[in-house]
Amino acid sequence: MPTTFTTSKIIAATGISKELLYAWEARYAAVVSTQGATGRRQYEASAVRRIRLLQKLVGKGSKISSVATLKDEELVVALYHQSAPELIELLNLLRTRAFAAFESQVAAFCERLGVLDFTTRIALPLMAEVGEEWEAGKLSVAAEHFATSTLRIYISAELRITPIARRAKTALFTTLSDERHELGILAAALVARYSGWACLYLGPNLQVDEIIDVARHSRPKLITIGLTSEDRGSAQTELERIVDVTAKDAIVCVGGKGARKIKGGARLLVVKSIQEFAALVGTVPASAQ
Ligand code: B12
Repeated sequence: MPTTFTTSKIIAATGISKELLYAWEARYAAVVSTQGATGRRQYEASAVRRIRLLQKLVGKGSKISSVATLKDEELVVALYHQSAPELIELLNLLRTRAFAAFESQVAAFCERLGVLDFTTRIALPLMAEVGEEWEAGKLSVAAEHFATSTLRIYISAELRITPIARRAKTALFTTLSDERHELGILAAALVARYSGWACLYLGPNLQVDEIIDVARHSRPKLITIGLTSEDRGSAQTELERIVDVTAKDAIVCVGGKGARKIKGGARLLVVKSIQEFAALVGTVPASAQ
């Protein structure tokens, strides 16, 4: 039997209010529900992805009346075709399992746009869409793995070859233990490197004690932690421990979906997006002089 979602599950997964959900449904037929055995509304699992796409479009200024009846694929095109036509092209190559062509196009886009622009404007939103389609069962696990590993290779290579000034300050990048989602910190490291920071990229999944140990030895001015998981109850305490035991002039910065639940402090900064992170590393002088 296919999985169905109740109204409260839809609200929990998308953050939409009940009133808006019902209005989008009744007035614009943007989403469809059926009546379950108990008389309650039941939505197909794919409604979550559809609502998220509609939310993004409305957030960018589209009127719900003009996008409500578009198919999911058309919503993706409406969302990205002006700002990043390359994203649609790469997504289509993954959908059709044209893996070799995907990789050559990534190489071509990196060459044409530069890896930083490609990463922030195309690769990150692409992976967010890949994640959504994978979750909705529209994209294979292999396609998701291939996309992740290809982008990791291109971003890491650029991270290694971008020159650093002699007296650059150090920024450290990692995630807490068991947090294996890595693309956010990888992209953040690239952004910092372009702003002149020496990046110590430790990769994901590190125990707090290990992070503290590295921080004591390398004395980074910025410790960047990626947090994707939204139900890690211990994250606040773990991050505060890092703040407490590291040098008083070091800032701990946390970004990613899970970071929304973190309460920031004087030396614990919650960053909402890569763009906000870029502004942060651009403002804090990267040179030690
Ligand atoms: C790829 C992926 C993986 C890969 C990660 C590979 C890698 N090397 O990174 C692998 C296969 C390892 C994986 C494993 C798991 N995953 Co996973 N994964 C995904 C997937 C498909 C895409 C995530 C991704 O990379 N997105 C691309 C990034 C660029 O987008 P983003 O995460 O939205 O981040 C944006 C911002 O938040 C920001 N950002 C992110 N990090 C940072 C960091 C900083 C410093 C800054 C400034 C900004 C920033 O930048 C991005 C662009 O705007 C998502 C599905 C989805 N819809 O997101 C699930 C998802 C994140 N995974 C999930 C889960 C549960 C898991 C697993 C526990 C089991 C499972 N169900 O698969 C395991 C184990 C994870 C673990 N122990 O850490 C859940 C998380 C649920 C939750 N809300 O907590 C998701 C949402 C899927 C789901 N609904 O089940 N996963």
